[in-house]
Amino acid sequence: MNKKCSGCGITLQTKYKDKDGYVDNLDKDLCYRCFRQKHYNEWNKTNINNIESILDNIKDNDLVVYVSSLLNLNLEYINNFKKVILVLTKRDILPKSIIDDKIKNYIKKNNYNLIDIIIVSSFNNYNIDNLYNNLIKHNKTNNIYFIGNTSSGKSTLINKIISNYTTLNKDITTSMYPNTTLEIINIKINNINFIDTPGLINKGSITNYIDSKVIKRINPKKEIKPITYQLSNTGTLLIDNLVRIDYTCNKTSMTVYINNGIPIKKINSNRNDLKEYNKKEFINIKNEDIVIEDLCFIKFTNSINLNIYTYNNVSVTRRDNLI
Ligand SMILES: Nc1nc2c(ncn2[C@@H]2O[C@H](COP(=O)(O)OP(=O)(O)O)[C@@H](O)[C@H]2O)c(=O)[nH]1
Ligand SMILES: [Mg+2]
Repeated sequence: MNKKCSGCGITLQTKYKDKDGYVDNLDKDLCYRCFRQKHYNEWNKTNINNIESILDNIKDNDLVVYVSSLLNLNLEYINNFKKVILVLTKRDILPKSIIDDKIKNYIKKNNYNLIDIIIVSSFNNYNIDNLYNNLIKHNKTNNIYFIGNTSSGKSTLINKIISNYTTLNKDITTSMYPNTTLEIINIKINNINFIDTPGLINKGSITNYIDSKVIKRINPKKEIKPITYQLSNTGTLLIDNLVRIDYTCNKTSMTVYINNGIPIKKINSNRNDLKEYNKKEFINIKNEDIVIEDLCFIKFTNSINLNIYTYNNVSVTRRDNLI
């Protein structure tokens, strides 16, 4: 049998140094790419994505843990699965003052067919026991698939489960960059297969369009301190040279949930900064958030019209206020 990389799941090979799965010697467990990622935090892009063939293997009775980061709450593909426990990760980045039940009720309004919603933080070990017990309880087929967008925190969560409930010496590669996990990785715990998967294709993530330094800068590692602005009339805001927001309103507050320290500045609307980017128009945003995938969400209260400029293909969407 071909040996797989224990970090990303790719089949190991010794022939092509510039291709995925390279090792100089098949005794090694980590491919060159995972080794560099792990020890030097170095990012090597890859375009592999085998998610479709993986999804085909999931049977209706297999338990699916659908993982979404609380920064995005992107549940685009959730209806493709029959037995789903929704896990909202990275609880540590949202302010403690927010009540978990409020977030759960928000999700419930959409009437997804879910066994349960569990809010966790792999970093803080928050609610991991509760999640694990629920997985054991609802498991029927001994296959539990972890599915979700790339960088939602699937591999980190499985590593947490490994370290909490097993004596295995295994560590799946995790990173803030897209496409870290390349193939399925099967971890057997008490006869149950915990199956990590590459992320779902997520063209809307801003991480596809910015370099690794910027990805690092925008990736929240601890509690976000939201910043509130009072807006009136018209004006322009720049978020870190990534997003331009032109607004027209009477009077409203705007609260930005973004990694701490990212500069947000008001500029003269006549300036042309970032106008070469793709424009999206939003009319009458009211008690709604704007979500810019993998960058931030912005809460508005009173009515406002927005023109938002950012890279082509970055997902910019509106939703009812989460908070
Ligand atoms: N703040 C925070 N970051 C997390 C948490 N879990 C994962 N991350 C980060 O999210 C990024 C993506 O994690 P990873 O597990 O590789 O995501 P995957 O692509 O879904 O497997 C990494 O930078 C992780 O450190 C968490 O509970 N809290
Ligand atoms: Mg992964």
